[in-house]
Amino acid sequence: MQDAITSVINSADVQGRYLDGAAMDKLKSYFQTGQLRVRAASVISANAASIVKEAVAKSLLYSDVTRPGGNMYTTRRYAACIRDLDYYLRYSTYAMLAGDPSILDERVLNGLKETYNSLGVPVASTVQAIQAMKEVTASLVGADAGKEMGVYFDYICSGLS
Ligand SMILES: CCC1=C(C)/C(=C/C2=NC(=C\c3[nH]c(/C=C4\NC(=O)[C@H](C)[C@H]4CC)c(C)c3CCC(=O)O)/C(CCC(=O)O)=C2C)NC1=O
Repeated sequence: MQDAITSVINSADVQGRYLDGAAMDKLKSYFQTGQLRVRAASVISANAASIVKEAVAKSLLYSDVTRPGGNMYTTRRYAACIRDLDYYLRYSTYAMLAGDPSILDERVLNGLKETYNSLGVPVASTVQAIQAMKEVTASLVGADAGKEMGVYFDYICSGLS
């Protein structure tokens, strides 16, 4: 896993250089948003279950996936879906704190598309639910932190598509 600091330093190190102006600017903006990230992470962790629940209500609840024959039908599969959304929320929060998406590649996206395809989990509905979580989260943490979280929700969506 990388974060905004190690990623800037690693790329200077491979060139054997000190950080240039652009690298310093990246660090500066990361440090300046530190408070915002920590505050957003604590709001999200205190509300994680209700964020997931509301996102499901907005996106999946009355759709075909929850009806007989749908991938979320049966309690076991419904619960698996909720659990997956909770993973996406938690790992997006980690990535937002780190200011870097590498943890999503390593812990979430690695092999996920293949798993979903082999189990018939519909990617389009999953993306809809993640987009709904993005909206619900932004409404809780505010526009700036919401935008930052949105980067990582979107990263998962493009990794799945
Ligand atoms: C931390 C990283 C991590 C991820 C991301 C993860 C995902 C993940 N989701 C799975 C299943 C599943 N995922 C879903 C999800 C959904 N079905 C829908 O229709 C909805 C659109 C959607 C929810 C948004 C469902 C229903 C299953 C069970 C499918 C089945 O067993 O038939 C499985 C197969 C094994 C299992 O059932 O536990 C994995 C590995 N596991 C991990 O360890």
